[in-house]
Amino acid sequence: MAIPAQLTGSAPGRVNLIGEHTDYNGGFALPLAIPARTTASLRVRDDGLVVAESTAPGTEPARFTVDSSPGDVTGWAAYVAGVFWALRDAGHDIPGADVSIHSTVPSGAGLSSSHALECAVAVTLNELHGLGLDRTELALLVQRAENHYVGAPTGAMDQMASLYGQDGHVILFDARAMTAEPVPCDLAGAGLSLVVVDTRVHHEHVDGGYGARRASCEEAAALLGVETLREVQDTPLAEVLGKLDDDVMVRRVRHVLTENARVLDTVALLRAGRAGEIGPLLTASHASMRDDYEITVAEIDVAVDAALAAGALGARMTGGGFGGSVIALTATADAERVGAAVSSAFDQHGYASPSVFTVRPAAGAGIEESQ
Ligand code: GAF
Repeated sequence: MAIPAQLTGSAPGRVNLIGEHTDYNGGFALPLAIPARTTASLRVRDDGLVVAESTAPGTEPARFTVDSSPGDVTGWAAYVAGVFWALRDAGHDIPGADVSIHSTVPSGAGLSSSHALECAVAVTLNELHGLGLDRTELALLVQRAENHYVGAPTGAMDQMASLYGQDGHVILFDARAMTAEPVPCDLAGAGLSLVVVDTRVHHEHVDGGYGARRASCEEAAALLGVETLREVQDTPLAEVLGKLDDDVMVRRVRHVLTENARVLDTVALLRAGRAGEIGPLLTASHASMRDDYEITVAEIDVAVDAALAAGALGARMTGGGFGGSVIALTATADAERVGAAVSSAFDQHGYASPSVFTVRPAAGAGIEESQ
């Protein structure tokens, strides 16, 4: 079969239902792909250049050589350059391309717009050049682009969600095994809605807070004599924490280990058809992020409290933290009221109006049909 010279692919953003800052600790997370997507249209060039443009406001077109190195391209186009770099660094001698990006994933909202862009480019290059990489290989390449080209020390959860997402399912990501298992999650059928509140407090994981949390976990694992905190998941929590002296480290580790357990408890409830009962686990996850992992900010906590006060079944920050979005699980009949209550609380606090919308589990990355 002839390989086409141009192709369009797309990849979704994600919401993480539960399981935060567990991925780089070899743990569990339970994200879902959301309907908002990023589309990448690629046309092969034969002059060794990548010429990239985006319809996102404030982005300038970028032009760089296909063999650029980390640091050469910055800003939004680093996400494109990083994927070319990671593929070529892995030995795939791909040529340059014209790259056009269009996205409906809000940027800086903690919904993984950067990974949606990277996954859209990666999945399209994979198909365009017949590279034959599977989705896990693509996720790891995108993670390398993010870690080494963009400079954000993130795990692989967002890429796995974007690449393995499935309509009507959340994805149980086991970061140690690098597996992604779809778990049925028919929220609408259960009379439930998942409300997203983008607080508009923007965050970047190249900033220090994310890396500091990761470093603290890695130091704890080293002190415990294990490769990742996952290795002590089945040891009684008090025993693990008793081996650590530093109070901050104790709280960081407690978050990670209790969060892994909450993910598995959530999966058990979903599999038992009891989605309406996962709310308290979501809310407990938030308390753990706020008090033990210390990655929430005032606007995020106000959104969670207002959602719960208005009758949400559970609410938590989603994503890496220090801003971004909150999710609230509600009875469908209550979704609008909960969203309005959060907006009104923001108004009372003098915060900028949040963006409120609902999401459902949607399809993962793919090549656009009719090409
Ligand atoms: C960000 C990262 F990209 C993920 O890898 C993950 O660590 C998440 O923060 C926190 O759960 O989205």
